Amino acid sequence: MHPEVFFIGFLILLCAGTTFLSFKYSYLNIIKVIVTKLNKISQSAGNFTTFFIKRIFLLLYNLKEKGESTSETLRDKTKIKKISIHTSTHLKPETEKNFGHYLAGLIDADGNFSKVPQLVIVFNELDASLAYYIKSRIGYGNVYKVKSKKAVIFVVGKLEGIKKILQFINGKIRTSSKLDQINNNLLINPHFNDFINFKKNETLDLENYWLSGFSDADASFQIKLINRSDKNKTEVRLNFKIDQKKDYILILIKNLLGGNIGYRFSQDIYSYNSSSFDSARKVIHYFDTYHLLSHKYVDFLKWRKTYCRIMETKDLDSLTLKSLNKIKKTVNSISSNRKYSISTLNHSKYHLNPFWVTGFSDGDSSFTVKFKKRSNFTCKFYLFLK
Ligand SMILES: [Ca+2]
Repeated sequence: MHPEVFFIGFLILLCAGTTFLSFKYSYLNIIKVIVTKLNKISQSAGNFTTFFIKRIFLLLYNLKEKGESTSETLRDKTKIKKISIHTSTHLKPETEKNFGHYLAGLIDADGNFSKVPQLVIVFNELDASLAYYIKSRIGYGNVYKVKSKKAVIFVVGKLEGIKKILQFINGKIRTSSKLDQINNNLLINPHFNDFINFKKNETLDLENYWLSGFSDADASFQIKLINRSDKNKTEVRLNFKIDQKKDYILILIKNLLGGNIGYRFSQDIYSYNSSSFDSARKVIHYFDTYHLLSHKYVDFLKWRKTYCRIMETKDLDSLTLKSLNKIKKTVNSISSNRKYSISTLNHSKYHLNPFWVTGFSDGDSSFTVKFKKRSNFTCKFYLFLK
């Protein structure tokens, strides 16, 4: 079917659904069906119309997700459950199994196996000591500085070293892309015959170091202070964030920590956000158990401290806000995500490229859908500039 025809069909379907069926069920079910169809369509076609349809789908999907999460403020203190203000001594994963899960998470996020054969893991330049730690645990490889990228890379080229890594991560990696690299670039080589049964971890169990390794590479901790002039108050939000090209890992993480998954059309990226204080508490519980090993551990401690401050503060006075603002500025100021940031899209000054408009809108605009009655709703697009 031609995408445009499908798109019109989709709108009719949506309107029909809200008119004839009970709103509660039709809305959610339609989104569910649409999101499933969307994935199939976007796999078989790749043009702009398909992307546009995908955008509409995900907008509705995100809307549903956002409806489920709540934005909390200090006045909702009953929602902020108590955690211990004390943190345990920082520990590294001792056993081979624990280290294997950590390494698998790190490789899933920022590692690459090539045909040479070679493994390269990229680190933020601030995490050179982590790169050397990985080298010492594996017993092979070298660490190099990449000046132009503010990064260091850990490179293993020796067969014995790669085999040692495969031993560590067998049954522990989770992304299909890394499994494909291992199958296509390594296991076709007779040197790796011992690993012919190499598997990825298909379980839903995240109670191990995997997410800690994955987060050291791809996650960030954010503290947001939002001034709500309409309500004359400041909201504090704690957000644990991971961006990925595919959403299946994020769904797994969401199942463990709560939160929501959004989609950034401009970059074709899925974004996990912990969003609520309840999720933040789960994030804290996870990283209290499975310690981060990169510079993000310090970010986490400040983020955690902010949670405790909010938990203990009776009212958000100017002094507390001032100090929260101070912490906020130092958290995630050196996010490793930025080392991959691509410069803004190249476009003509006078002819607006639709992709640019979408990207711009992602930053500064919002879509709203207001439901008045079961079958009556209005859609609005807002854009604010200073
Ligand atoms: Ca990555």
